[in-house]
Amino acid sequence: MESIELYTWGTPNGRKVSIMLEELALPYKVIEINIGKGEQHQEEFVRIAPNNRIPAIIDPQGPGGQPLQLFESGAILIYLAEKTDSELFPQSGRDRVLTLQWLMWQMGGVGPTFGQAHHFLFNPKQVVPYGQQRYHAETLRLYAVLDKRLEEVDYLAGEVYTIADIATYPWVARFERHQVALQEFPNVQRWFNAIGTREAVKQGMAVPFYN
Ligand SMILES: N[C@@H](CCC(=O)N[C@@H](CS)C(=O)NCC(=O)O)C(=O)O
Repeated sequence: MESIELYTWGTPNGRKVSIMLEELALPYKVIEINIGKGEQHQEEFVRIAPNNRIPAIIDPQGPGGQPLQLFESGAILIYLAEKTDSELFPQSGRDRVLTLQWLMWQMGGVGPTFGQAHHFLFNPKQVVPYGQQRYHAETLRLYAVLDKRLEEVDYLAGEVYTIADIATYPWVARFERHQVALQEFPNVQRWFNAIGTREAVKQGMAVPFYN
């Protein structure tokens, strides 16, 4: 099987995809896009990812055997699961719908909010108290939602580990940057520790380097 090209950097959205590729044991080649140096705006990358953001993939053996370029981490997770018939995106029933629900929650809530919390709280270029308070409060609200869900079930979709967990884990791994004390959310902490023991997660979190 030809390797999938993964365009990525050492950030939560990039790591969702490297964890997924590791979980599926698919061969892949990493192409680093240094977003600190603005490489996401280079013409060659924008032809692959017109939204100027990592991650993106090129699958030489996409649908119909034709190459496929894909951006948006949630879409990439769904695509890779369906390509391989993986139960990481359950194929029917309640687990499938709940996986989608929590994946959308991550994509629409956790990612954008934690990202803004990092912007305002972690080595900010300018201290903006209103922005700090707004995004920190919203981050804490999302942690409370996550903690309540994980009080009821082992994983976001229920009893099975899915792409919803894969999408959320690398963001929670940045808990220090968004100034959250993980011990205040014991169910999140238990889930976080359990997922962190998976070999694929350890490997995926170190792509393209560990930070
Ligand atoms: N919704 C997009 C968000 C991607 C995103 O924001 N990626 C960040 C890194 S985590 C990025 O490329 N940032 C570059 C920039 O802000 O210019 C996805 O999930 O793929």
